[in-house]
Amino acid sequence: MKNIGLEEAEVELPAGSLPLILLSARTRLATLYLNQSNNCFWKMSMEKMNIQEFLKRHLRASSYANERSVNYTPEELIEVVKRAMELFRKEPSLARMSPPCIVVGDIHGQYLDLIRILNAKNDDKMALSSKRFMFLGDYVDRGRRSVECITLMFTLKIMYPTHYVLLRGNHESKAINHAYGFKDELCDKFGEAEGLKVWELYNEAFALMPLAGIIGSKILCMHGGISKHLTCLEDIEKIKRPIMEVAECPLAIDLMWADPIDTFNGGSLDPTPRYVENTLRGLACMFNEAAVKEMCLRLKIELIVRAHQMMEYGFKFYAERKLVTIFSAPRYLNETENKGAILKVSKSGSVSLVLLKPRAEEKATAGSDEKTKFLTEVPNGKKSRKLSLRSAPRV
Ligand SMILES: [Mn+2]
Repeated sequence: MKNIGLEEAEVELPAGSLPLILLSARTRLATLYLNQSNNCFWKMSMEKMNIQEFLKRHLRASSYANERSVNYTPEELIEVVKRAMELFRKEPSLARMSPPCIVVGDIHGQYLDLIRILNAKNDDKMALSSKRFMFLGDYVDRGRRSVECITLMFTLKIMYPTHYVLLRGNHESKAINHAYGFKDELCDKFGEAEGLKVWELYNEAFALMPLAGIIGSKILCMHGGISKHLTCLEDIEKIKRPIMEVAECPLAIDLMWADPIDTFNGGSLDPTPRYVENTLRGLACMFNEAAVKEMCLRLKIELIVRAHQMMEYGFKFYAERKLVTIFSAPRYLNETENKGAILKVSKSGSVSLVLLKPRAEEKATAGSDEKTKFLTEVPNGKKSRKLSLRSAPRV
């Protein structure tokens, strides 16, 4: 990675037709894949359910309003989760991916924004099925469609196991997602008894998800941040899963929960690497800029990419661009006008950021005032422009 260029593109959701075009490309590729390998993982699952048809249902939903959900039976969700679990078991705790690929931050149940991200099309020639994505976790909770988001991700994992790395975020824990929406969504869909059963199974899958990822040996990715328990990359590889109780693994806690110390509190002036108590979260650590720089040198990496904190512009650099936070849920909670951001890593390892504006067609679910506000926003269509680092928004 020579230098970190900053490219900003604002991607709008195409009006309904694109997901179907992508679907036909994907179907063709999937057929090819099936012919090439008799042991293709999802062929086995096809015997029980039609995974392609299942995926198609998810993409059709993108032409509806955000309120529209995908209809599921508990049995098909159980099938999908079990298939995903078999794949997570085979993956190391430190997942590996080669560039080019796209890194995605928090989704938080914003299903149509997830569809936009999967269609992010600066590199349109590549079919969706041949792109590689590394997701940094927090698929569930907060937004209205946690079940659709995590189920679509698991489905893509099953169909294209090496092309979708799904890291674990702090919301992929029972202790959190019983209280912030995911459990309630499942109980609303299936009733209390069945809903809880499915919820338990999803959490068994979460306990198996990898905790960090490395792209081309130079970019380290995780949901939360770095840790004083991280002395070398093997420390992550050695983490045993499943981890049902995150509290039992100090390194996993920091990878899933840690935050950088706010630079405005003198963090950038302090030359000594520090890991202090995380007063924002009540668990895990906060680390300073010197800790990030020291970590990059020690692990021989050039960039740390993490998520976990909402950013007004979708991203924020830290420690002289040795760390970047990306947050991929625009208009988070329908409360703020934040942009979303995803990070593209080119084949040569250079990185660029793609920003997502809040969707204009978003329907407010509360109060008519909010509704008026959203309806007055009209996007000026697709546009793409390059910015120098000097003119990047100061965040
Ligand atoms: Mn988080």
